Amino acid sequence: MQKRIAAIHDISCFGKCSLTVALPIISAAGIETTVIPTAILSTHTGGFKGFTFCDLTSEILPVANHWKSEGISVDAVYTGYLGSKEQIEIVMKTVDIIKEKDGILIVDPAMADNGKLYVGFPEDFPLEMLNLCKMADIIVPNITEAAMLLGIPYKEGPYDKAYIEDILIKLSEVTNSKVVLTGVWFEETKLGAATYENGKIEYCFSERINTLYHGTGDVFASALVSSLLNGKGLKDAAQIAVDFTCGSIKKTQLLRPNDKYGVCFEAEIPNLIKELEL
Ligand code: PXL
Repeated sequence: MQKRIAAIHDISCFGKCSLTVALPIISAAGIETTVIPTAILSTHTGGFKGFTFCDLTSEILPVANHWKSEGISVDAVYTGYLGSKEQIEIVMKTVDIIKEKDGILIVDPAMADNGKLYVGFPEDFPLEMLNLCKMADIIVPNITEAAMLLGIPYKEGPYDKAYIEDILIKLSEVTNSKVVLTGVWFEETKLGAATYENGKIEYCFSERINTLYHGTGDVFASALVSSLLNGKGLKDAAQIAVDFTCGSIKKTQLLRPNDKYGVCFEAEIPNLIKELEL
């Protein structure tokens, strides 16, 4: 049976991230990808001025309830950028309506990066996001988001193992979920993710490219979800996602030095398919 997922994110019409990244990547990995758009923006909020924002909060539960009335349910739910605290609460209800009993919830608490909340979020936004993380089977924060969820100071890399491992253990205790922490690096040349499940910490690295590209968190989480739903274990899925993200950044570097336009993940999709043995 083909697996079916619901991706619940915004549509940023320009600047590859959220649904314009999740939909192509997860579909290419052979998973039926249904969507619940949470908002439509002209661009993402990271560096563009004057973007439009059409809130779709009032559509979310009606979509879920219609699916229910049609007997439609999903094997997994993958949430990302959510536009308001109210929307998080509604998404929690939505998960209960559409997800199969033994389905999984993967939450990317997409709300912050480089020590700062994204434009427009109130300071207490992480507290509400923590409630959604508590429902999740797997959470996929970057280090800024992890620090905010825990209410501990954000540090810049290179990191020491004690800081990373403390975050993993505390987050898993607080949320009772498995953790994939992104943006981990201990030395100049390597960057990747750390995973934590059943009391075990593992690391997955690739080359560290010291420039900022927007949307890499969504590219990573979408590849992770694709790998998990194709039967990979957490560590293998994280390694595949690290390699896919790094490969996408390298392809982008050939075209653009660094920017807010997102990464060229499209050209890297054949490598993802190969890794997934599809
Ligand atoms: O990539 C995360 C993201 C998703 N959606 C919107 C964003 C961002 C990050 O800034 O602004 C609208």
